[in-house]
Amino acid sequence: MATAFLSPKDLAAAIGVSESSLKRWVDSGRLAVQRTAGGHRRIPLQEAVRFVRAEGYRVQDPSCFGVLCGGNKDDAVDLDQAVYSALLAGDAERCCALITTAYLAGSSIPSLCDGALRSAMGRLGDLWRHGEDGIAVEHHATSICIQVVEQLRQFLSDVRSEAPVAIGGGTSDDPYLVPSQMAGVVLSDCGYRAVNLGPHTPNNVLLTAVARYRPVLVWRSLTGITDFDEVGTDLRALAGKLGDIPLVVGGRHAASAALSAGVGVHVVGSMCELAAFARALVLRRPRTS
Ligand code: B12
Repeated sequence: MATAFLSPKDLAAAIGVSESSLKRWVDSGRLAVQRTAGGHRRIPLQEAVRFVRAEGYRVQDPSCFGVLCGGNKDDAVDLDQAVYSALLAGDAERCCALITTAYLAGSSIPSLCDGALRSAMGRLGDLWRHGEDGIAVEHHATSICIQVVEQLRQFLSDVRSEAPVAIGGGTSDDPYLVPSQMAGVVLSDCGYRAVNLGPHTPNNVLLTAVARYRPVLVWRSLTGITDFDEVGTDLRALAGKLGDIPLVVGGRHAASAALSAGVGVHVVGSMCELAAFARALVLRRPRTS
């Protein structure tokens, strides 16, 4: 697990600069710190991550960010291939290290979801045809993917108490865990308080949560559906109940289901598109204070 704070010495070692340079940057305000009771500088993890990404430092040793070594130390590593191999081998630590190192080097959360993680899961998907071994690998890869995406979440700044809320999940017959979880973390990265209800969430349950949390955006994840007309009817009913709250749908079968639903649904094809939609929505909202 990552620590909540880094010492200047650890961060300096991680990015290959001297401790005295790092302390100078702290004192000039380039890097925000908290002080211990004894007056020592302590850098909050999220601030260290912000600094490294904003200033483009190459992380030589990601271990102080809570990531075990074995990550993307070699600039030439093919991230998609490396993540695929790590998932196939069931190597959660390496997968976390690869993705976290890419994030620290400046890749965005939506692009990592749409890129290396989606590509690796897609390639693994062909294995289900190969019998029970393939299915076991898919289940394990799913659980690793969830760990990786959760690891990214801890680098995000704390959500403001007045942050807009977004709620979502999969439809009743959708068992897929990763897409909805990714949507939640991507929306957190966009400054939302995201509530992921997960797979198998029927409309009535979702609407109960809507009444409770008053979201400004609702998402539906549509991967494992078979009856497009039924899901389309459900989506239309949901959009009707949501009124002005936008209903965003994504996933393998989103476009077909939305077509069947008719009006009132925003189809997005990727996590990058979701982030763009969510950011634009916040900008359009009137300020409440
Ligand atoms: C893991 C997996 C499983 C696991 C699921 C475990 C779990 N609890 O999550 C298990 C083993 C249960 C499973 C079962 C089955 N699976 Co399966 N599975 C997969 C696999 C390998 C990965 C799915 C995944 O998590 N992908 C990661 C996500 C992030 O990627 P993505 O879905 O492409 O999503 C991206 C975009 O579409 C978008 N997006 C997706 N959802 C959303 C939602 C929102 C709101 C937004 C904004 C964006 C968005 O952003 C994502 C990132 O870019 C896929 C392969 C694949 N290509 O995805 C097959 C796959 C989906 N499965 C498939 C099949 C056939 C099945 C089974 C029918 C197998 C069987 N014979 O039983 C069953 C059906 C289960 C059901 N009830 O629907 C096929 C579907 C083919 C089709 N025509 O639809 C696939 C494509 C494999 C293949 N190549 O054939 N599966």
